[in-house]
Amino acid sequence: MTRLINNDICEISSRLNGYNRNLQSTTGHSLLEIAARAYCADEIKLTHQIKTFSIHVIPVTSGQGIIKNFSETVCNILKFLGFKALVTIESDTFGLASALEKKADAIMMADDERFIGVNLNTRKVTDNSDATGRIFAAALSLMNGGIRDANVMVMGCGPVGEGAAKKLLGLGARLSLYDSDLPMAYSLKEKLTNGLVGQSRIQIVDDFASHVLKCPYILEATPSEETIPDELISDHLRVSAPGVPLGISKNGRKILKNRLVHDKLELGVAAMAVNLVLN
Ligand code: 2YC
Repeated sequence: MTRLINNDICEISSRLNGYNRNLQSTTGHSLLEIAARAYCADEIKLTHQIKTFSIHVIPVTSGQGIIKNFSETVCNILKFLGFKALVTIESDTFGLASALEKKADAIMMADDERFIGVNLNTRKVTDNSDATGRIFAAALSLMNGGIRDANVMVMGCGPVGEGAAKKLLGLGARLSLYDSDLPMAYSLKEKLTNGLVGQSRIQIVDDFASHVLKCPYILEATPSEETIPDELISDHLRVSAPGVPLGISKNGRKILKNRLVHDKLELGVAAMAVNLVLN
């Protein structure tokens, strides 16, 4: 899991309106609408539930410690979506105690290993990796009005790729799983087809370059830069990239234009928050 730095997130809060407009033009839907689609939720009902749902974001000092602006940025994304959100004054245990004492509906907190949300009423836990994979898969589908029977390459078969793959299968896509560590791809296929019909809908790809030209969609969930070389970016390729850093060069982004969805925190936080509200 890539640990964000302040430079990755310091401008998010001030740019949320512009970001949302850009998302609307790329996918045809807003941040909240995409999050609702990620969890098959009714957006109108969700909007009402969100208004009275309080989420306390707790800074965590363990490990490498606080990331400047991290909790504040998470909180601002939640407020942008309409939640009652705040960052606890105290960090760690004090912060958790205050959220419980003030009867928050949910908390969000992240150490170096995991970023979770917990609904304090239902005890539901939402994990950033799974939620991020899921919502970026929903965004990829919305970019093209659905991906039933389309061939999608999932690059990176870790927790984010797994969350995306599950959602993509649920949307009817055919998956080509790729990971630079090939056993990871086989392990993910095993998980996805364990008891699930769908063996025929999932293949393993070991030669990315020769296969990408047959895939009109890529879900890029690796922590590496330039995983998709410019020369492999065709006119019809669409990419949804939860991977941090972005695996596409500056020139590659110019070629893709609005056929690319990528951010470092917004979509994942929106997915976590919507998942917490739902029963
Ligand atoms: O400021 C704080 O409370 C820090 N303990 C936060 C550490 C977050 C570490 N994780 C990341 O930087 C990201 C997550 C947002 C998702 C994957 N990596």
